[in-house]
Amino acid sequence: MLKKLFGKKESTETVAVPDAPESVEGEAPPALEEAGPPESSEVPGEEPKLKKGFLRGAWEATKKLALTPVDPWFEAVAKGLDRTRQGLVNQVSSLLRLHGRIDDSLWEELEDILITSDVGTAATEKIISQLRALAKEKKMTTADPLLEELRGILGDVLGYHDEEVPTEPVEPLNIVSGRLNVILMVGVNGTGKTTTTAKLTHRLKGQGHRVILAAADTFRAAAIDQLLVWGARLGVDVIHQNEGSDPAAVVFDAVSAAKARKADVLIVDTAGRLHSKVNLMEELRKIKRVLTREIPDAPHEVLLVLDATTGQNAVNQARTFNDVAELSGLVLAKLDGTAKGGIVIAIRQEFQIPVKYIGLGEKLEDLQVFHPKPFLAALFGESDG
Ligand SMILES: Nc1nc2c(ncn2[C@@H]2O[C@H](COP(=O)(O)OP(=O)(O)OP(=O)(O)O)[C@@H](O)[C@H]2O)c(=O)[nH]1
Ligand SMILES: [Mg+2]
Repeated sequence: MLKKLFGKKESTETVAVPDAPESVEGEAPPALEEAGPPESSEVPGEEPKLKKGFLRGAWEATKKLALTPVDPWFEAVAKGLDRTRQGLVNQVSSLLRLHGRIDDSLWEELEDILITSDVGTAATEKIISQLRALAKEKKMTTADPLLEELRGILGDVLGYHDEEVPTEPVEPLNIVSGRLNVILMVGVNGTGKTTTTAKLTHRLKGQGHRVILAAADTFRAAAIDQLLVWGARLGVDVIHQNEGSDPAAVVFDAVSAAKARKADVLIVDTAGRLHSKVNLMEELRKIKRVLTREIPDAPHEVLLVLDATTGQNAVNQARTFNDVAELSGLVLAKLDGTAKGGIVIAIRQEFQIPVKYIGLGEKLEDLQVFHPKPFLAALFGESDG
C-alpha cells in the first residue's frame, strides 16, 4: 500500500525492503485500499500542513481509504494464525490420528513437524521428552491423547497458567500518565519497525494518548517519507530532519517537541541499516544516551521488532540486540505471512524477554497484544479458548 502511496517517487528511488521475504513483498495491498468510501471519523479530520508534491498526493490518497472494522481479539489472532494452525497443529493432529501407535517413528515424525514449524531445537527437545514421559506415565497405548498433552506443554512454554485471563487485550507497555513515555523501536531492516510504529500509534491514540513520532531512520529519504505519511494519516506529528542527518539529533529534537506539545508518548522509529560505518548497535546506544540525558528513566520501552517469517534469524537477532539494547519486549511481526508461527514458542523458550505484540497483517488494526490464551486457542482451532 505504501508503495502505491509513494507512487512516482518509488520509480526514481529504491524503497523496496531488501530482506523482506517474497511472500510479504508480493502480498496484495491491504484492505484499506480495497475498502469503500471512508466514514468521516475514520480518516483524521484535520488536514496536516504538508508541503506540496508527493506527500500532498499521499495525503490525498489516504482520504480515499477506510479502515476495516476491528476484529475482536480472539478472532483477530485466529485469523492471523490460520496458516500456522494448518501447518503445525493440523499436521500433528493428522500424524497422531493416522499413526495410531506410539513408537519411535512417531516421535521422529513429530520432531520433524515441530522443527519445520520453527519451534526450535531446544523447545522441540523439551516438548518431545515431556510427551514421552507423559505417554509412559499414563500408559498410553494410542497416540491421539498426545494432542491434548501437547497443548498443555505448549502452554507451559508460553507461560500460560490458568490465572485469570483478560477478555480484552491489556496494553503490555510501561506507560505512566503524567510523564512523557518514550518507546524505542529497534530491529534489522525490513522486519516491520515502521509499520509497527504506525500500528502502535493507532492503538495508543485510540486509548486517548497524545502520541508524537520521531523519524530516527535517516538512512533513506523514503523511510522518513513513509513515517510522514503514516503520521498524516494518523493525525500525529512526526519530528524529522533530512536524509543522512544524525538520528540522535532527531531524537533530541523530538524529545523537546514532545515535551513542548505535552505529548504522552514519543515513539522513535530507528533504522535497520546505516549510511556510515558506524555500527548499528553503537548508533542505538547513542540514541539511548541522548534519551536518558533528556529523561533519566527513558526509554521506557525498547521493543525489538522481529520478522516471524525469518525463523532462526529472528532468534539470533533477539540475542544480538538484547546484548546491547536492554530490550523490554519483542514484537513478532508478519505472523500472518507464515505457517511457521512456532517461532513464538522458540522465542519464549529461549528468552526471558516478553513477546508483547504480534503483527498479523499490514493494516493498522493488525497489531495484537500477545497473550498465550488467544494464541493457543488460535493454534488449536478453538473459537474462544
Ligand atoms: N503481512 C504482514 N506484513 C507486514 C507486517 N508488518 C509489516 N509488514 C510489511 O513488511 C514490510 C516492511 O515493513 P516496514 O515497517 O517498512 O519495515 P522496517 O523494519 O521499518 O524496514 P526498514 O525501515 O527498511 O528497516 C512492509 O511491506 C510492511 O507492510 C505484518 O504484521 N504482516
Ligand atoms: Mg522503517
